[in-house]
Amino acid sequence: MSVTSMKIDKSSKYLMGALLVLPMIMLVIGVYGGLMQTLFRAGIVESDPFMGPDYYKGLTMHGVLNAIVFTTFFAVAFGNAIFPHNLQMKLNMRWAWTSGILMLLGSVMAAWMIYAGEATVLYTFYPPLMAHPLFYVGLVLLVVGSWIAFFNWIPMYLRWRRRNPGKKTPLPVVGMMTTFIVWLIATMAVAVEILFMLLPWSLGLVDEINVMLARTLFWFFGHPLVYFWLLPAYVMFYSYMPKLAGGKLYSDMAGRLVFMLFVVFSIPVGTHHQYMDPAIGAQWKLVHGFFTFAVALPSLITAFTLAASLEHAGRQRGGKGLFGWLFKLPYFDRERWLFSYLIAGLIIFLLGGISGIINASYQMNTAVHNTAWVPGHFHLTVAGPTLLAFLGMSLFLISRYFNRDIRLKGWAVSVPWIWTIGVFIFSWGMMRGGLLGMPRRTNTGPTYANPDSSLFQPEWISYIDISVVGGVIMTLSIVVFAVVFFATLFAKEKETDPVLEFPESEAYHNEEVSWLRNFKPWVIAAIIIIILTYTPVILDVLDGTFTTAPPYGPDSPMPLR
Ligand code: HAS
Repeated sequence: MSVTSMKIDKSSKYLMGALLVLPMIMLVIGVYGGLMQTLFRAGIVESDPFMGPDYYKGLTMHGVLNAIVFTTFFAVAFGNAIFPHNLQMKLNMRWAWTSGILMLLGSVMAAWMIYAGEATVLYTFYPPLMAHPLFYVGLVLLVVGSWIAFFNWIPMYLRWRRRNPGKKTPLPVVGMMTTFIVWLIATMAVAVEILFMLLPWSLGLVDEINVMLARTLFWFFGHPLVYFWLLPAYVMFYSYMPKLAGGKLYSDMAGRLVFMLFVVFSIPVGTHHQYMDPAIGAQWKLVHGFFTFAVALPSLITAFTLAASLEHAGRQRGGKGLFGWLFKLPYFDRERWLFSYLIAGLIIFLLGGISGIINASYQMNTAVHNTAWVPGHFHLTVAGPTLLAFLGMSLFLISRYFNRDIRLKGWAVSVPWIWTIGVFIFSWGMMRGGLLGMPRRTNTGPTYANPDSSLFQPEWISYIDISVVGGVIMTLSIVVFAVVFFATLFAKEKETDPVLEFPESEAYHNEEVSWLRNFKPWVIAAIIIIILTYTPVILDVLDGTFTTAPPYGPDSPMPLR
């Protein structure tokens, strides 16, 4: 891998500012919403000073802003940095701005509808809960904006390959191409769901909706969505972490193989979210279960490759013996502050990944599905490696594009560790409670956590309280991060010209593998497997004998019309 640097012009600087700063503000609002969820569930508050007493309104805001808006903006911003930097080509700024503006417009529309109480449908927007049409239009604009960003990078990638025959595509570019290939295929299903089902229904053009079909299309999108969140973090783990640790990437081939495996296996797994749903045959659920274990494979390869890379780095730094290298890594080094975000995320992911394997196992899923275990799992994944890598890289990019030194480096290093403590405590409370049957997406405050209620469940109380403690610590971490981020953004500009240079790792084993050079066979394999695994599922759903549903709101058991 070659180390390159890129001069930053004014238009790219302001685009990066828009793509990183506004979503950062939305993230902070979303995190506040998350804190409120824990307080609601414990019965500590009965109303949110900003969002009112509606628990589900706050939960929708939390999920949409943190899991959908922040992540999509970050992935586009990161791609807008990686492609011109690694390919040494200019980004078409007209299209880049068009994409950013559409995403912004869409996010504001969706957030506004949630705030107005017109879209209390949670981040999965399952019918028969119905939102205002502008919420769905907002989501469409966000997705179309991200597609435009990707379509802006594809010609750069193709041109680079034509000009550099026989050369390996830089690994970060392979990673970001993978991220957006998965995203493009996945979002097609949700586009069908929104454009042909939810929007006409919400506009009143049709009266009823096929709930099972909508859920199935959603989960066609919903599981690859989690890899859309994870893969930019994998780009950082493979491309930057070994160098930050003081070593090399153990195997370049492993990185490339992992990305290609994600292209093939990210999508044909969606019904593992629907194991408990009717209408889909158990045999197809089994097939999707099988592919779910297949998609864990690239993460297992990642675990071993990164562990080997870290061991190499630790030994370079003087680590001796079987485990001595572990203690030589720069966990708290202010000058390598980005390392702390990446390693803390990986440590969290050890437990997040294992809990995913538990979810994927059909029998165990019957015990954990729809319990608080599931948010426990996903805070160890999307709010673990993904969030920490995205926060660290947002700070890195803002300092480079705005030509500032990182301020409060000691505080910056503390953020991922405070978060790690908080998220472990939070997820422990949620998962243990979940194993005792504590439900997810339920305001336990007035009911199960209330000694005066006939529904009171005393055995859940300590776990609800533990998750409050975790939630408060997580919020503290984000407050510290926000201080560092904005202190850096508003610091004095450096005298030198702004340049972008990533801490790119060299490979310890730089294998030449021709079958990992081209996406085409992997995309074709993905499409064939998708057709084979999803056709019978969709046919089952369409054959179902259950009736379609009218729209409902969150406040009444009566249909809206
Ligand atoms: Fe998941 C539900 C299965 C990964 C996110 N998942 C969710 C939901 C979310 C989510 C948001 O099968 C809830 C959706 C909803 O609202 O209903 N998940 C899996 C499996 C994996 C997995 C098998 N999930 C993720 C990732 C996410 C994410 C990644 C976000 C980024 N998940 C499920 C299932 C459900 C589910 C069911 C449905 C549950 C239900 O019933 O509702 C796998 O991809 C995980 C593989 C990962 C590993 C870990 C590898 C470890 C690594 C770390 C190495 C560490 C090192 C550091 C080297 C096998 C790479 C060493 C340390 C030193 C100090 C040196």
